[in-house]
Amino acid sequence: MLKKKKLTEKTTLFRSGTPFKTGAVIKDIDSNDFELVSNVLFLRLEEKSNEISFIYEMAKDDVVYGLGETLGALNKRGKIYRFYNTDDPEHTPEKQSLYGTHPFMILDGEKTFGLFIDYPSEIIFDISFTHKDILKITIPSKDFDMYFFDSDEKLSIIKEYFNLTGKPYIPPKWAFGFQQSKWSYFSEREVREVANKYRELGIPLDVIYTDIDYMDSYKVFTINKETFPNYEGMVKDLKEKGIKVIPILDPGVKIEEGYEVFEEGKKNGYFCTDEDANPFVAAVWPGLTHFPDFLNSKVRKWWGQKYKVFTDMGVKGFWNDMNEPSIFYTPKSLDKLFDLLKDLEKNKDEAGIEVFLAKENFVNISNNREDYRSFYHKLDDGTLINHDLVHNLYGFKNTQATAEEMKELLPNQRVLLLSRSSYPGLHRMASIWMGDNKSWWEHMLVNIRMLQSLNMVGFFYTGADIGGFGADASAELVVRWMQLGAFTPFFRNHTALNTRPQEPWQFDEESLKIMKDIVRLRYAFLPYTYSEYMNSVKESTPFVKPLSFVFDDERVKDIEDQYMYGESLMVAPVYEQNKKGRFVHLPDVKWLNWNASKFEERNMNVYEPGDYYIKADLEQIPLFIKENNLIVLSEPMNYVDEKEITELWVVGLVTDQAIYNYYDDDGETYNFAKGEFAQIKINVVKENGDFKIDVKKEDPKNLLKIKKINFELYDSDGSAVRKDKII
Ligand code: MIG
Repeated sequence: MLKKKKLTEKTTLFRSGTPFKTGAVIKDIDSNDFELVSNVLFLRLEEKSNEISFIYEMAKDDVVYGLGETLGALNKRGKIYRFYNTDDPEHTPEKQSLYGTHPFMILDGEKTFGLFIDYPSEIIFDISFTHKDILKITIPSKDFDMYFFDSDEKLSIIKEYFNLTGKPYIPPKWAFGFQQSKWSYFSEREVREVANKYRELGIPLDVIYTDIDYMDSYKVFTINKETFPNYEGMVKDLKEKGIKVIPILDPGVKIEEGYEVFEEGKKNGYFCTDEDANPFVAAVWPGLTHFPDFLNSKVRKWWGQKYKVFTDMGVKGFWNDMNEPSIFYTPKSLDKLFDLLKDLEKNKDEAGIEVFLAKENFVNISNNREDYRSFYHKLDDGTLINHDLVHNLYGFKNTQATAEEMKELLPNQRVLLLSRSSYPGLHRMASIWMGDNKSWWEHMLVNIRMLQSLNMVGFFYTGADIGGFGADASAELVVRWMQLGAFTPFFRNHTALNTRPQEPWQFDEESLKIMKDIVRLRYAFLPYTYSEYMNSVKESTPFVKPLSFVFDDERVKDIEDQYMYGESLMVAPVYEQNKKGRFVHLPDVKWLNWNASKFEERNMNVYEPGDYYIKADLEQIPLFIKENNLIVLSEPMNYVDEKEITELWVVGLVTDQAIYNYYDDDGETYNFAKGEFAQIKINVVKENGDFKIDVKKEDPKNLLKIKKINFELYDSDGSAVRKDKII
C-alpha cells in the first residue's frame, strides 16, 4: 500500500512506509494529507515480504535516459543497474555498480514520464534485460519515496527534478580552466616543477592536485613535512603564477595514538561503531582506520572545520575520495581469508582448481557487503542505524560536511569541490568526476555517454580522468582525449600510480604542440563555456545535452557520441584509434563546422542537415555551431582571469536571426544571486545580404572590461563577413 500526494502539476510523490530522510529533496514534505493508493498510474506494483517492484511494459521504441553515473549506452535499455555505491576501478561493460547513486530516469516513447526513487540503499533497475520489454525497478525495502514526473517533455521532467532536489552546483570560474593531476606528485618540488613546466611551455593551467602522498602516512589533514616541507609556501607561490593547489582527502582516520583527528573522534564518539559499540575498524590507505559518522550533524561540523588547515593556507578546492566508503579489508574479513589459505595449505598437494577458485576470495575481500552490514551510524536523535540501510549516503554526507563548513571558513566564496561518491542532492553543493577509468579508447565513449547522463541528474560540472587513470596511454589517445576534455566542464588530466605519465610533454614534440593548442582553444572558449554554464543553471536545463533533447527526428535517438555543449555548439569528438575522421549526423538545421585545432585558425564549412563523414586529422576536433546561434570566444590566457578580457569574437552562421545572451560575473562569489552580474545581449539579423548587429550591454556593477566585439558571420555558402563593434 502506498500513499500519494500531488506536489506540483507534474510531480506526484508516492510514499511507502516511513522513508529515511536522505536530504535529497529540498522541500519538506511531512504533511498528513496523503491519499492511500494501491497502484501507481500505469506502473504495475509487485510486493514481496520485504521488497517492492515497479513494473512497466515498454513499447518497442521507448528510450530510457538518466541514471547518472552508470555504464553502458546512453539509452539505458538492455542492462541491469544496481545502485550500491562501490569503489570499483574496473569499469568493464558488465559492471552494475559504480561510485554514485542516481535513481532518476526518464522514459521517452509511447508514453513519456520520469521517476526518482529516494531510498539510500540498494535499488535495482532492470531495464529490459531480464525480459526485453520489461522495465522492473526493485527496492528491497518498504520504506522509500518514489516521485513520478508526468510530462511529455524530457527537459521539463528534468526541471521538475531540479525543482525537487535543487539546482546544480556552481564552481568558481577558474574551475573551467585546465587541471593537472597525478597519483602522485610525490613532493613539493615535483609539484613546483610541473607548474613551472606548464608556464615555460606556455600551456595554460589553473589547477594542480596533490594526491594521497602529500599526507603523513596517509593521515587525513596532515602533511608530510619531509616531502612537502612548505605546503603553504607552495600554495602561495603557485597562486602567484595563477595556479591553484587542490589536496585530496580520504575519510578513513588512521588509528594512531596521539594523532589529533583520531583522538578527538574517539573521545567524542564521532566514529561509526560495530556490533559491540566500539569504533568500527576497516583498512584503507593509512592501514587500520575508523570511519567518521557523517550522518550525524555534529560529526559533519567537526569534520568540515578540519578543512581550516587548508583554507588558512589559501586553498580553495577539495577532492574528497574513497567515500563510498571504500574498504580494502576488515580484520574480520582478513581472518576469514587466512582460514581459507590455511585450508588450502593443508591440502596443498591436491589443491588444484581450488587455488584458481580462491582468487575470487581475494578480490571480494574489498568493499564487501558483509562488512557494510557490520557497522552503525548514530543519527542526531540518537537512533542507531545499520550502515547498509543508508550506505549510499556516506559520500554525500561526507562532502556535505565540507560544503557546509566552507560557508563559514570561506564566506561567500565559491570552491571547487569534488566528491567521488554521491547521491541525489549532492549536485547542489559539489560535483563528481567519473572515477577510475582506464587508458582505453572504449572509455572515451563511456566518458561521452556518462557526461550526458550525469548532466541529466544535475552533475553539470563533471568529467573523466583525461588520458585514462589505469593502464598506459598512447600519445594519440591522450591527444584525442584532451580534445574531448576541452569540451567537458571539468577538464583534468589524471593518471594512476605506476602508469605512463601523461602530461602534455611526456610524448613527442608533435603531440605536445597539439595538446598545447587544444588547451589554448579551451581557454578561448571560456566566455562561451562560462556564460552557457551559468545560463543553464539559471534555466535548470542540462549544460550538456543529447541531440535527442533538442531535435525531434527519429535518427537523433541513436546518436550517443555527439552532444550539445551549451545551446549553440555540438561536439563530435574522434574517439577511435587511428581514425582520421568520423561519421556525424547533422539534424534539422544547417551547421557551421569548425574542425578546430587552435583559436587562431578558422577553417569553417557549412553543412546542410544530413549524414556525413567528417575528416579530422589528429590535431582536429569536429565542432558544429548550430544555424542562427552564436559562440563567443576570447584570446587564450595562461589561466582564468590572468588578464582582463577587452575583446570578444562572436562566430556563427546566420541565415535569419541569431540572439545571444552573454553572461558574466565576478566568477568567485555568490554576489550574482544579488543581481551582480553583467549581460551583453547580442542580436544579429540577416537583411538584404548583410548583417545588422545590435549590442546592448547591461552591466550595473561595471564588471565587464570588454571594449570591442569582433563578429565573424557566415553565410550559407560559407563566405564570411567580418565586422566589429565598439561597446
Ligand atoms: O585506491 O588517491 O579515484 O583518482 O588518484 C585509489 C589515489 C585511491 C582513487 C581515486 C583516484 C586517486 C586514487 N584513489
